[in-house]
Amino acid sequence: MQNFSLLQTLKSANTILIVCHQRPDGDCLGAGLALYFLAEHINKNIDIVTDSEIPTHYNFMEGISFVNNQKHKRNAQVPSSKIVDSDNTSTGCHSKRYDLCFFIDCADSGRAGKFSDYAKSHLSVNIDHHKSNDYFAKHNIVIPTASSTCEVMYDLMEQDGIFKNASHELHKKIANSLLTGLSTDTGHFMHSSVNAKVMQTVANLTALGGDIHEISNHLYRTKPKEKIALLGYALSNLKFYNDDTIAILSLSLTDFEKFSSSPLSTEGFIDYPLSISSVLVAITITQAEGEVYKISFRSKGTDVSVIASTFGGGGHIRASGCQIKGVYDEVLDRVLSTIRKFI
Ligand SMILES: [Mn+2]
Repeated sequence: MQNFSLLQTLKSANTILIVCHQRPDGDCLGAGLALYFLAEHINKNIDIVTDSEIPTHYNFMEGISFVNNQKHKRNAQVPSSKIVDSDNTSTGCHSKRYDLCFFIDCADSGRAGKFSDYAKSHLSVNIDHHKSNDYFAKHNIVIPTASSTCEVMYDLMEQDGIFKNASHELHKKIANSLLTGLSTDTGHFMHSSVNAKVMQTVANLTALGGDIHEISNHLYRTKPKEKIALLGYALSNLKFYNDDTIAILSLSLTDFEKFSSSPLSTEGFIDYPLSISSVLVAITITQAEGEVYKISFRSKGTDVSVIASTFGGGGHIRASGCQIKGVYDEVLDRVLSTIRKFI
């Protein structure tokens, strides 16, 4: 990180793309928007995208309407000679539209979905904190010990003196964006990743004008009643295995329809089974389409990133995810037989 200057990198480009991962969360949106505000402040042409719908509970975030509202993609004036991939040949990919592409909170380029091609851009920067990160970009700022990509983004900005030199208005916008991701990626400061540095970062961002109380109200006290109805239904069907050490919460597309919800509504559900005293690993299995299921794992210590990677996924020791194809009963059996080897 010492050799990388965020500010100098931004200054070297005219047209910049920020890519947040698919199924965006508070961390990628918060870090992405903070970077957006900085780039905007120094008068860069900048777009911010994610290959997904944005969950409506992030609508409160300042600047959220900029996400997926590409203004500069057709206007980018990039000298074609500058656009080469690692083999020094023309990429022929969409990255021609931008001369600098950031990937935010993406453990691999696949997390960027339809924007993954941009990783081949001559100047791509991967800013992340997943230990499974495969260093897919030209510059890789990956800090696995960081609680969140927002913490990494804070350190990069701090190192460049952004918080000494810019205006209070910019500080406040950046602070609220970064606090959002710090809060969501740490389970509102309850995960094992929370340490003195995290709390010091929160303190610094609060001093810069961030309002953790307002952010917390937006994040945790504004749920639509359909979501709580869906949660009630999901919890009433919770299944336990291995002497109640494993809890599995499952939801199908039919369930989402019945409660006028979508898989996007399930964010945070997994914390409820994990809050049960006997449970060591909590799992959600949600139907994404026909025979495709999205699996999320949370644990109190078991390394669930290993379990997710068995199925081609990844993540952190205590929080990971993957996708499995098959009919529900098969998917459940595969998940259970794998996890029983580790618990
Ligand atoms: Mn993150």
